[in-house]
Amino acid sequence: MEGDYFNVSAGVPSLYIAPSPLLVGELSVSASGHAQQVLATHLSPSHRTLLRGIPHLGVQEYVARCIARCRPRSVYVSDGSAEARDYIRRRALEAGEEMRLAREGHTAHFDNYCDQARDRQHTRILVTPDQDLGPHIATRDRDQGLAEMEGLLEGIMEGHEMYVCFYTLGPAASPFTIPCLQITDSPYVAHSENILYRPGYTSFLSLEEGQTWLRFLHSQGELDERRTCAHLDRRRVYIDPAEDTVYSVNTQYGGNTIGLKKLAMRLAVRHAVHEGWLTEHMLVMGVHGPGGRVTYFTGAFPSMCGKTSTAMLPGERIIGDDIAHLRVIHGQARAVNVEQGVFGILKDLTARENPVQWEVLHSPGEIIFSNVLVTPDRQVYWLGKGGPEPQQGINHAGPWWKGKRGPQDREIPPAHPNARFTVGLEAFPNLDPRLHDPEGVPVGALVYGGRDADTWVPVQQAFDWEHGIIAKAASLESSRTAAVLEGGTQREFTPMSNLDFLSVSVGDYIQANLDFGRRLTHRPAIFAVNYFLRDRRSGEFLNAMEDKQVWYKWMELRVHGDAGCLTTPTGCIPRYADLRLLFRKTLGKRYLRSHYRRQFTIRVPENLAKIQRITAIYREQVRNAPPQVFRVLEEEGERLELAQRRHGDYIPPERFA
Ligand code: SPV
Ligand code: MN
Repeated sequence: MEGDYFNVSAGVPSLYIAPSPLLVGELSVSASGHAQQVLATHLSPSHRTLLRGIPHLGVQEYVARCIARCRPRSVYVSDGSAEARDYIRRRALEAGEEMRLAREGHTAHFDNYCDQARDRQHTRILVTPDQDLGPHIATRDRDQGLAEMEGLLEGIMEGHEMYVCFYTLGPAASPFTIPCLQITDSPYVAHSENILYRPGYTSFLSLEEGQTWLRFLHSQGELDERRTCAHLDRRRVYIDPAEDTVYSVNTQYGGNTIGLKKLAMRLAVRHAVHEGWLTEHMLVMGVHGPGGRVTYFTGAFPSMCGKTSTAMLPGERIIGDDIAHLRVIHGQARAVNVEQGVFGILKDLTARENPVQWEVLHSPGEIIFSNVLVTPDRQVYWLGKGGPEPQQGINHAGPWWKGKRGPQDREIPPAHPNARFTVGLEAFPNLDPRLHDPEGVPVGALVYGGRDADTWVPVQQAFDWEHGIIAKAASLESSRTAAVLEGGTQREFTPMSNLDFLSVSVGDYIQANLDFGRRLTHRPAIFAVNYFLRDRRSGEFLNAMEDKQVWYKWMELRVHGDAGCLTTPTGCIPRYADLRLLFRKTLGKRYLRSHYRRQFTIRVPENLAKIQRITAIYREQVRNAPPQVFRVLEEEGERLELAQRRHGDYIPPERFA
């Protein structure tokens, strides 16, 4: 056997110790004799030393309980060293969970054909009978959920190796640091987390009793001959805020399994709301302004709506593309990326439109491609990559050839639309040097955007914090994408692009956002953007992909009071002359007044209909909506109606000059 781990399958009966009655529950005084016995039997001496070095006894206790319940064949404790990382990378290949590709360091992984996205249906927040999170949040009774989970976990790792890994959310030794323990039997999941998260063993060495730490227990369960999950009917993701624990079983797709990603987010949202900070589905990036200044933006977008491509705008600086924590430090909003890598979407990623990502994905280095097509020469292909479409290869459906048909006799495309790449941020030449700044970066502005064909203009600034949080962030809607399993493209209510990841009621979450602004001595600006606006008649998109950079350049100027605006009923929009100049300077493009007019015409009926939809949701479905929600939306409606009486339904921007 390779590596420093202790194979317990030889000689030691794996069920020599009865599992503790409940998996949950932490011993705060001393790790029990039971726990010590489990660890002594299942861990190599060096791994036991690693665990014993952690003074917080709950950690040892928890690992022991997981071992006793899941009964792995062997246990590997990773301290995040280069040797441990190598070992896990190698195990992913040996176990057949990844395959080597032609380029050095590149591998491919496949999830089950029916396990290609986040599973909303089976992802549940565990609640006690007195907790009502409202109809937008999927919950399950905690006692019942834990009982079901205990049954599912019983012996689930038999024949598998268990990986015990330590990470942090946010930079180490900072006000943002949250230590996290990931236990998984998937070397692919552990490998992904080694790329995506900061190593955390050292943070655990100074973890004190009473300090927050999050834990994730994942098992892919039994695997089929392709090394994908055999029991998707038993796929469950249960979030237990009471114990800061998430259980994820019988699934492999990263969004369901990579603990520090969307699973941690659901635990962190609750901490944030109770402790006065924010956990957001947001990119963090620096935008260059005049005189060499860099202004930092956070941006919330639903999955597959341009978040990564925004964070990667050529010439600007990326800090993160998915999850940000924001805290008030010295009266200022500061943000960190909780990750240090990207789990990015490949569909439609092209050399022309995404030159930075394209270059990284075509260079040697540690990258995992998931659910792409691997061609016979071990290259990867994704939907919308451009170039000739391959005729055969291996994909999420197994061996694939052009014309292959799948369930319901539908033709199987070469790759899945939610195919992804996993890579560390240090591979990117546009990485901002402040990624690991322990105090985060100062936030100049927050941006909110969804997939909206017919309502919002491409960019507008909210009048103030309250207007921004309510009329933009809390009113966000977006068409559904392939990032979730349900399918379809209907318009969904998605406040702050964060609805899928909430573990508190929508009302409490909106209130926490309003309160956050109140504690700031200098409030960031709030903007709404819409990259997906279509022409009312022809249905064509009104923006080219690259145009969004101009919106960021304009927002950067606005943050510093260096550009004027036109005040419309829904917010402040750019003046034509400013955009014409920015289009020329940024993209070398001519920007016609007729184009400006089509993009920035205020569509009164659509905006009024939206306000009605959102007001109805807050009135009928959100039990504890802050009262300001109704006032701010009503005022916006009144402004729109007034403008409608004066100028009609579709009001060209010049009318507001
Ligand atoms: C998203 O869907 O928003 C992602 C990928 O960032 S997942 O991990 O599935 O959430
Ligand atoms: Mn995301």
